[in-house]
Amino acid sequence: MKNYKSRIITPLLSVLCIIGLFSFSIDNKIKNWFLAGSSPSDYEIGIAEVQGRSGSVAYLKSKSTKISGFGTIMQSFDSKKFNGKKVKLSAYIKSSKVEDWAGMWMRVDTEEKRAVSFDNMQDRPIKGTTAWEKYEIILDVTPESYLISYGVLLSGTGQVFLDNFNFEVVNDEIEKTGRTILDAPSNTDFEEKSRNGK
Ligand SMILES: [Ca+2]
Repeated sequence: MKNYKSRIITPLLSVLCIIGLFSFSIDNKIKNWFLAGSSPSDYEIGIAEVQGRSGSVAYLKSKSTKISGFGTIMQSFDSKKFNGKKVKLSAYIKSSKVEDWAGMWMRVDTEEKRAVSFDNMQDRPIKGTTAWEKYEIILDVTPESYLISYGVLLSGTGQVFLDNFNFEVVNDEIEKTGRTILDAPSNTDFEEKSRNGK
């Protein structure tokens, strides 16, 4: 158990540092989940029962009236089971008065703390007040992956509710979401076409 924990916690701390300006606070409010971000002290996480979902859901909520950073509810786990596969993460999210933007995110790192895949829905943000909706992220978990981190982030004030995260392996033909983190310079002469022809 001790080894398993140190295998997860040590790289996790490094991952958070790499994300940049990323501090975190571990509390016991939600089993195996914690609050992180650029200004976690401006946010709180908790469990609620709300209309539209049965049972418990989690929330991430601003507790300051003016926030210049973001908070996230997150979790990390050993990627082994998914290494070498394309993975779809889905979850149900509902938002309330999100001033700036919110998004589900997923990040895959190697043991050397190099990010190989990342998407935070910045290109399709959740804003304002929205009903429960299922959101998806599709990323490659490369064979050398070590840790998968994921959660929901909230930039600025507001509240997001989240429930039923699910990971599933999908067909390799399905297009990825988010941006690809290159391991070398690529298409430097602009002669390669992107997959959608643009
Ligand atoms: Ca639930």
